[in-house]
Amino acid sequence: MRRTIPERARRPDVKLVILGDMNVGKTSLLHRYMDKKFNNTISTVGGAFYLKQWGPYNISIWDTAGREQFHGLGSMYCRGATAVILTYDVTNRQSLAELEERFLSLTDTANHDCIYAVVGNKADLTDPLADRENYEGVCPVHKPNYACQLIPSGSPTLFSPGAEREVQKEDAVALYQRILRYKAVDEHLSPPAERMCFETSAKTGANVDTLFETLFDMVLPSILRKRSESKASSTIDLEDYGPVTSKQIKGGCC
Ligand SMILES: Nc1nc2c(ncn2[C@@H]2O[C@H](COP(=O)(O)OP(=O)(O)OP(=O)(O)O)[C@@H](O)[C@H]2O)c(=O)[nH]1
Ligand SMILES: [Mg+2]
Repeated sequence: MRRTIPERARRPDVKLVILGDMNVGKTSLLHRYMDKKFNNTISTVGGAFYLKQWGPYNISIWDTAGREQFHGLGSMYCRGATAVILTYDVTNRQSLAELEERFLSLTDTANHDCIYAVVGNKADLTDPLADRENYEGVCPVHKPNYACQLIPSGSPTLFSPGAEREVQKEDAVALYQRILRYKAVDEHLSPPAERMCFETSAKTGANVDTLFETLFDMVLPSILRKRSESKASSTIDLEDYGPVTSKQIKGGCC
């Protein structure tokens, strides 16, 4: 006799977690991806959960709070995670350091084959061509209303970024390589650092879809493996087990 336990509708197949210091833009990245908007945010309390349908699969995405007072919850959110996005702010060097000092150990509860992405957000602040919304004039070196921030100094061909970049892409790549060492993962068997380090802007949307969708594609093998394992384990052959004895019900050591 075979009994198959029915699957619950919209049950997440895998879990993706976004970690990083407060104010780096974790919630904004998720809003940008899920709602295609850059909304005003308030600092996250605890965590928040989103469900994304990706083809026939359901991916749960957990937004976490970067504030120190919620730090203890981080490893709980990471439990069983298939992908973790470690987020920093490209204009804040300390936010990159915090990933290693404070957040990396929280991922000890993630799956052993968890995928890691290192994401530098707020790239628009360092890119003079990115801040389209804030520029209201006409740039003499570009088309009207092109995204430029001119220095109002009588030098009309100069334009400047909104903030100074404090983290270079190579710093993120170096962190990714240290993460692989911390996880004792063979670098040659892992996705290359160049593929797993992103710079994004939740404000303009730059690279945001690419980030999430690259990860979704990368977790597909885990989903397929998990589905086939759960199919095998949800099919119980009662005849294989025979009648249940009182000893089996009670368990115990003697
Ligand atoms: N310029 C710019 N500002 C951003 C970007 N992403 C987020 N912000 C701003 O940064 C601030 C913090 O954004 P949140 O998304 O709330 O940051 P968080 O990482 O979720 O912060 P916690 O929930 O406290 O951990 C807000 O004022 C956002 O508007 C971005 O890509 N560019
Ligand atoms: Mg938040």
